[in-house]
Parts: sequence; structure tokens; C-alpha cells
Amino acid sequence: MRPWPEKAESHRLYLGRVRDPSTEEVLDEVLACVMRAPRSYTGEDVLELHAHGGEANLSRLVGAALRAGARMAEPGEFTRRAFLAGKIDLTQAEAVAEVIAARGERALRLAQAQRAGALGALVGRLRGRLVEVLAEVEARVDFPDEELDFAPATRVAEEVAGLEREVGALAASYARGRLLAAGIDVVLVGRPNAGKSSLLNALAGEERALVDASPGTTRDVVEVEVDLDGVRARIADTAGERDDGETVELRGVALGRRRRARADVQVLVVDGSVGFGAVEQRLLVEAAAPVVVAWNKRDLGPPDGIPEGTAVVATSATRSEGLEALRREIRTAAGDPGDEAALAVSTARQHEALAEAGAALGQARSALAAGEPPELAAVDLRLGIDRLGRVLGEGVDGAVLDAIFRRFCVGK
Ligand SMILES: Nc1nc2c(ncn2[C@@H]2O[C@H](COP(=O)(O)OP(=O)(O)O)[C@@H](O)[C@H]2O)c(=O)[nH]1
Ligand SMILES: [Mg+2]
Repeated sequence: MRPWPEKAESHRLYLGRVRDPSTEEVLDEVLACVMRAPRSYTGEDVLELHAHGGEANLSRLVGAALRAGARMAEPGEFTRRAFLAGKIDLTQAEAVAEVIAARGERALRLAQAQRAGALGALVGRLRGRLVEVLAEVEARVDFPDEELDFAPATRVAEEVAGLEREVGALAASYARGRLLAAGIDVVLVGRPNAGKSSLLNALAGEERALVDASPGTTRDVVEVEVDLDGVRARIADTAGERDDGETVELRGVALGRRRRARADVQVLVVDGSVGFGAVEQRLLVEAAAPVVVAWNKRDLGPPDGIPEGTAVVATSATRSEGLEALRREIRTAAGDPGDEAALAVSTARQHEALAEAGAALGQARSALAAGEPPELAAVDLRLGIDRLGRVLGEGVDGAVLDAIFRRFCVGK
């Protein structure tokens, strides 16, 4: 790049031109920034060029950089280097991918908190407390008969039980973390003309599915991504359930059944002017996921005859009534407790390590409670410490890191 300062200052933008290393041709005018180690994302010396967008321009610049001796980064390589350099822990590295993939406000907030280190800090604190407990227990192993200043055995056991609860709660938060990250798969089912397509359009806030007064209009599965108050949901509208449809519609019915099989929540749309009948009863019984009944066309008839214990919301799709309650019931049925502030783990890897830590703590707790030799509890406590360390990325082998960073895009 020309002109190039004698000694480029770190973290300062320079304006200059990039030339092809062999032909000297000016390729672009760019901003360049040097970030010297250790004050960079990866902890190494980094040079960043800010060029004009556009695929042709950028690929020519990349080509010139490659000819000058650079190589392409692998997916997630920058974040992997940052992790290996100790700039961030593994929960933060994983959160980088989640920030980018986040759909929906709450998923993004959770990912950003994790990227900033909130989960890592919490796990680090839990591990610190566990290390102290282990020291107490080991002191008893080393000096069993001495009247040292031991904490009472019951207090140690209580602390282990407390840690077990906290680690267990964090492991259990995976249900929410996964829900936020993956979104909710919802499927609308019900007899033709109940108002499924109208309800989908009302939830989407726009005309997405065909609505018609004659039954059997929806033949394909129409899927729309909808924001359920901060949680993403994919809502699928299916062909109505009836047994005498024509061929095309029957194919739609079959597609709808398949979509239903992988839904997190089924919304059973009842035609309020017809009522809850045999078709609805069958759909309710056959459902493989939690069911929310949307008693639609409530302007034509109030809810009636719905089996007890079924979540019901009265809606009017055409008047946009009852939609807020329906969104809430769908989230609840999917298992969203809605607690904003709490942290949650979001990857299977974090969940597994925490679950193993919790199990080890449970073993240690019962060994202590049963008055068994402290050596036994110490083994489990060490295992718990190891597993909490793994959440942070300690002792995690290359294959696990490969699997994590494969999900990343190049340049992250
Ligand atoms: N009165 C009333 N009519 C509705 C309501 N929701 C849908 N409809 C009408 O019911 C008919 C069938 O709606 P549609 O959404 O196509 O039903 P689907 O076959 O279940 O997808 C259309 O004429 C809609 O305008 C509602 O809440 N109240
Ligand atoms: Mg329809």
C-alpha cells in the first residue's frame, strides 16, 4: 500500500492506495489500520484493510494479497486464535457465532451477554468456590487427626449442595437458551375454513397465505417467520384436515402431516362458527407436541366444548383480536419461562459439561453426607472442577475445537 508511513501507529486509520505487487497497478483506495500485539482481536499483529465493497473489487484485492504471501483464513480462524491466545474463553468464542446467527431480540441479547463474558465469569466463579471446597476436603485427607481450623463438615456439605443446585440450574437453562437460539417451530392445524391462513397472515402482519371463503384453498405448506415478542418462530400453515379432498389437496394434507411431526407447538385452529368436533378431537389426541387451541371467529361464537386442561385462546383473525394472548401461549407451550435477565447456556457442549459437573457434585454431596472418607468426595470434586473448566474451554481437544469453529464463516 502507498503511501506507507515510516512507522505506522497502532490503532490508527491511514488512507492510501493498494497496488498490485507485480504490476504496480493501483487496485483501490483503502483505509488501513495496524493493530499491534497484544491489542488486537487475536492478540497478534493484525493489518486490516477497509476497501470498497463489491465482489469483483474485493476478490482482486484478496488475489493481490495472496500473491504477496497472505493465505485465506479458515472458518472461525480469527476467533479460534483469540481463544488459543487466551483473549477470550470458549463460551465467548461460541457466542461470536451465536451473535451472528441470532434471530430475534432476546436471542441476540443472550448471545451478546455471553460474548461479553457473562457466562464465562459465572462458571469461573462457581469453579473458584469449588476449588476452595476441594482444599477444605483435601486438608482433611492430609491431616485427618489434627485439630486444625477445619470448617465444620456440615458446612462443607452444604456448600457442595448449594453448588450442585447452581450448576444444575445453569445446565437446565439450556432449554431456554436453545429455544431462543433455534426459534420455535409452530404448525397451524385444523379443519378447512377454520381461519388458519387468516391467522397466519394476522400473526405475520401481512398477506402471506391465500385466504378464501371456499374450503380447501391451502394446498402447500406456507411457512412464515414471525417475531413472538422477541422470540423467533417459524409458523407453518397446512392444508386443512378432511378426508374427501381432491388429489392436489390431499398431497398438501400429507405435507402438512409431515411438517406437524417436527413442530415444537401445534396451534389447533377451531372454527368458532362450527365448534369443537370430531376432527378437532382427533387432532388433539394425535398431536405429538403441546397444543394451543385458537378458538377463531370468536365474533361468531364463544369457546365451548374444549376438553379440560387444554390451553385456549379466543381469536378473531379478521379483526386481529386475541393475537397477543396467542403469541404468549405459543411461547409458554414451547417452554419459554420469559425471564429476561437470567443467563442461559446455548450450546449442547456447554450443557453436557455442566450436566456432568452437576452429577459429580451430586456424588460428592452424598459421599460427604454419608460420612465416607474425604478421598472419595475429593475425586468427584476434582471431576466437577475439570468439567467446569471444560465449559470455559480448558482441556478441550482439537477435534472439539474443529467442530465448534467449522460452524463459523470465514473472516470471523
Ligand atoms: N367472521 C370471521 N371470519 C373469519 C375469521 N378468520 C377467518 N375468517 C374467514 O374464514 C374464511 C376461511 O379463512 P381461511 O383463513 O382461508 O381458512 P383456512 O382454510 O383455515 O386457511 C375466510 O372467508 C376468512 O375471511 C374470523 O376471525 N372471523
Ligand atoms: Mg388456508
